[in-house]
Amino acid sequence: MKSFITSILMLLAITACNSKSSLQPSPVNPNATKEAVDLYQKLVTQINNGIMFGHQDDIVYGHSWKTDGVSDIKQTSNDFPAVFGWELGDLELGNAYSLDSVAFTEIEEGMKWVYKEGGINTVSWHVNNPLTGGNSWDVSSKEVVASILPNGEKHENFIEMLDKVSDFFMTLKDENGNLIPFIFRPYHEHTGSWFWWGQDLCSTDDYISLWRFTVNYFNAKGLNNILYAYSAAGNFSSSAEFLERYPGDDLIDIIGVDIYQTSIEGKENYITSTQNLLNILTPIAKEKNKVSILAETGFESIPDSTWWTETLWTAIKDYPISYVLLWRNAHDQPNHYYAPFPGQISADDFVAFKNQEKVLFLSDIKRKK
Ligand code: BMA
Repeated sequence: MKSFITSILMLLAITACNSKSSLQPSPVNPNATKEAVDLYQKLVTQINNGIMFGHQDDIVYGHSWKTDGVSDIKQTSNDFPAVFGWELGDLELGNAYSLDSVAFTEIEEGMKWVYKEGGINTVSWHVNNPLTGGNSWDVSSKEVVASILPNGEKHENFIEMLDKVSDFFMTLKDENGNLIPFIFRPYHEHTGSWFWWGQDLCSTDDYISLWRFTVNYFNAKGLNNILYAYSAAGNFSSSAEFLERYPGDDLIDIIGVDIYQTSIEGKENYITSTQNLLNILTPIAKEKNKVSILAETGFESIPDSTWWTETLWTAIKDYPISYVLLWRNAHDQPNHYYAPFPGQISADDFVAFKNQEKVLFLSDIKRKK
């Protein structure tokens, strides 16, 4: 009898351990909408099928073109990405066009289309500098974050910026009038010092307060359709460094990192650095019950014909990340692109990469639920 009870207790203990280590499919916001819960669940369940492929601004412009609905990825591989990145910079100024010349009405329509098609939307925000009036790369002052927090001299201006963003978020509704769920990834690459919210530009407490103020503000507006992603630049070398400015388990649903390859000779370094970073992220995600992602990556101009199968895939294939997002193909800068287009030297290899069982495009995530 005693051994029977012991066996039962051991079984219970094993079950408890297993369930603790497997991801719980729910966002941290207790008021998350059903649609947000479903999005989170999709991010979690697709990890079992492979890694979803994403591309920034995929359907609003591409290498040397700017027409709604065209896609360099679709033209090259006959499928759309599973994840679509969007950029809000300049929305907070009340402008009609983003800093990358995309009308916010196009972004609204694009995000609605993606959601209807079963894809995933993620939004970045290169927010202008509220203190100096410069852009997000204006690092001339270390007072910016402090100035926009409550009691700061620019707090009211910052509230106006947040209101413009939340007004836009409120337009993102599906055919039934429900808010479309999406991933919001503000204040990114903060472990670097090239944005006004970066490491050397504000204190740890102020960076965390900025995050907490922003999320609480949107929550109070009833924007319970948002999942929040915290993504560092790829310059950290320990979990302590990655978590130094982590805003809190009660705010963050997704953790990620941004890393780029910058030269042909940098191939091995990119592979090992990406693996080292994902080796840090993976246990954190497991312990905290979060989804992990490669939030931004790429090799500008892709001057390597086998980059997709031999570099990117080698770097990420063994990690339980939900998606990898490639940065944008600019329409007005001939060398500023990170995904192929027909005729680009890595286009065939991209198709080979796409055809792998574990690489998931839009049609794959519709098929594999
Ligand atoms: C950067 C570059 C810029 C762009 C910005 C926001 O990485 O691509 O050209 O304006 O992202 O999308």
